[in-house]
Amino acid sequence: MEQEKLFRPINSLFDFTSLELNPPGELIVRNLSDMDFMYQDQDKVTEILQKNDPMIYRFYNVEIPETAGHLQHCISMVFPGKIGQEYYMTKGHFHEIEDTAEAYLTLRGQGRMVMQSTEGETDIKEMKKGTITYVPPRWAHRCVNTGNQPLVFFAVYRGDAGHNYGIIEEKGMKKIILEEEGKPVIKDNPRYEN
Ligand code: M6P
Ligand code: ZN
Repeated sequence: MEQEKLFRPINSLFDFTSLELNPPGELIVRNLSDMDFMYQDQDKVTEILQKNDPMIYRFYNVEIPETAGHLQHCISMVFPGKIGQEYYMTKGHFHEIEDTAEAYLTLRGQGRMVMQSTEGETDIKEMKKGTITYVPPRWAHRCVNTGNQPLVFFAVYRGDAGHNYGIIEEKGMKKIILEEEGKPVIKDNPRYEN
């Protein structure tokens, strides 16, 4: 069998001051308009979007072949802020290949990883500098910034895992994280339909 062309090692450097990765790889930015339907307070979304379109998060994907033997990895940051009472967060996704996991090392900031299994169970873990969060196969995952500085984390997953947003774009996740009296609280998503 013909051998795949040898892939050369890569070093990337994250700058904790500028919050940039060098080389940047593929930079993906998500503004509120990319995920407006995911927040609960649709009136608030409309009000904000009439004035501007805030950046909610961005991530730097190191460019790696999307094949099983490789490990995709990226640096992501969710900016601080809220839409009404709901904290800024990532869209969240299952993996296209459901049986693939992901590990997250938080580098900076405060947050929660909201996970939901294909069977509908929820698990929520704290994210803060130094936490290593393991997302097992068949758990959707979303990161929520509950602090007042960027939530920055490194994530690594199987090269061909892929992203499946479909179910979350249609239904959202069962649990949402809101701010009440200055603190994050877990609530049932009123818009989630079984
Ligand atoms: C993490 C990883 C990426 C993911 C990114 C943004 O860095 O899990 O694979 O793309 O967060 O999250 P989402 O794709 O849900 O918008
Ligand atoms: Zn993932």
